[in-house]
Amino acid sequence: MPDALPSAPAGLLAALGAALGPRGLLTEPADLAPYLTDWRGLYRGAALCVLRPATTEELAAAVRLCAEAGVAMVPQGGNTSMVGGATPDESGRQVVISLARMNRIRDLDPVDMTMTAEAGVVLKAAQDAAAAAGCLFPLSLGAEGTATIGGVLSTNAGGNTTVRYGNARELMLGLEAVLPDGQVWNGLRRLRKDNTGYALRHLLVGAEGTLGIITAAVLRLFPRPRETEVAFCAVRDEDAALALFRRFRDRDETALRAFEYMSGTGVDLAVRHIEGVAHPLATRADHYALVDLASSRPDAGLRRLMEDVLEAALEAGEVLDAAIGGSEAQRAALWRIREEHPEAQKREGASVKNDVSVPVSRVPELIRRCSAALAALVPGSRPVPFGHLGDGNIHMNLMQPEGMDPAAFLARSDDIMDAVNAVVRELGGSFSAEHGIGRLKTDMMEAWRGGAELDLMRRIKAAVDPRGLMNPGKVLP
Ligand code: FAD
Ligand code: 2HG
Ligand code: ZN
Repeated sequence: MPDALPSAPAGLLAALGAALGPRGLLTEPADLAPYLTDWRGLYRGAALCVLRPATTEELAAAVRLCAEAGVAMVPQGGNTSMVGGATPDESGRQVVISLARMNRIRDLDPVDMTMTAEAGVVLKAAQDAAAAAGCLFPLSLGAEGTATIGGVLSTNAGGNTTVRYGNARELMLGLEAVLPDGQVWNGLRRLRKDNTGYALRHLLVGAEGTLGIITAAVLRLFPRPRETEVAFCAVRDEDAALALFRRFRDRDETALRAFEYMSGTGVDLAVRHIEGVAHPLATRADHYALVDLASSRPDAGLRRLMEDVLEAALEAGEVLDAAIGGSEAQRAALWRIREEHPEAQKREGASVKNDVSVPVSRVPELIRRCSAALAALVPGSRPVPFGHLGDGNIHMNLMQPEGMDPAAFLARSDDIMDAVNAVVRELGGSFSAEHGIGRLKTDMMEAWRGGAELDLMRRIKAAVDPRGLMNPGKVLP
């Protein structure tokens, strides 16, 4: 943080304090600190203050005051962004707006199968509220104990269940938001069909806080699963992982809730670094798949389905060994091996993350080609590909060589990301699958989305936020 922060425009802090009350305005450096760094530790910003409104009206008043003073605003939910999206810049002239206190579930309707949740509701709390009403809110990701509804919508988060339920966008029917000038837009409709002009709600989803601040959303609920099965499988290679996915999809697409890929290196790191994570198979392998089946039918016969498909894959030599969770606790333990991948890699040292997607059919080639290119680029480095094979999104991460200075390794980040992106481009993929652009990937936008696409994005930004006060420096180069 700079030693001397610029002072706030005259009267702004007093006006914000009057609008939000003492719990809604933080100005002490120690109180600000947690809001100024990101989960990965890539960025360290500064801020005039942190605002913590409790209601949409309070937030709208605060945004109006900031807009009048020409002060830029950085919306923040759970601050789990992987791309520095929620971190203010180093100028000390921006204001962080945390949605954490706007955490009420306003409504849950088991007939309409909808939940209206405020932006600061933690994803896990939304899942729990749905479950308490006998329903399912299916979005699921490793950060679900911290990430918020506003955050997952603003990044259009994917996670583990995209293969079955889609991304956050597909789970949202309506939105309420505060626009950059402080106007409140109430679009909290709970309709499956609503063709009334431009779909403004979809403009805000995935905008990463650059077009306004989401304050609440109508979310779709689903019938709760009555049967679930989870298997952790050692597979022969990347092709075998894809073949196994196809076997399950072909047998009963409606039963497949998640299909995840892990490398031997990734599983080794989870077992080494995370207390309570144990390898469930007798021997180590270089490639693994995690299969999750779920059905709301009480008599779905998922165990039989799981065993039949695994048996056929074992006979074909695709699966080498498998463990099926026999209880809720065992299923959770198998999932934990996968969910702890980000934390385990963080504990191992520096890693460069590549959140990329390709058509599902190209996943084996993506993993093979990128792993070879990265190992050659940084001798001794360790490729750790893992992720959501079922939807084509692989986290093509690279761990630093053991014993190397982390800073020296991170200095190679651009080369590493370029090497992965070159393969991704050839395979018809995307350089940003589910984490978004944030601050990390803005300089890739020109090369990937330049021309008419980026031009249109800039015109939309200029129309909605003409003074560029909403999360500047994020998404658009
Ligand atoms: P933040 O990090 O606070 O913000 C993210 C972005 O949204 C920022 O640009 C911010 O300005 C903006 N924003 C936040 N709230 C609002 C709002 N109310 N209105 C407007 N803009 C807002 N992501 C996945 O997609 N899939 C995964 O599987 C996944 N797993 C993860 C596992 C771990 C361990 C971690 C640390 C992260 C993971 N992520 C994953 C990334 C991250 O959790 C998601 O991007 C998540 O959606 C961010 O939610 P958040 O509330 O923490 O948002
Ligand atoms: C996951 O799928 C997250 O676990 C994080 O998207 C990925 O750590 C990563 O690279
Ligand atoms: Zn992921």
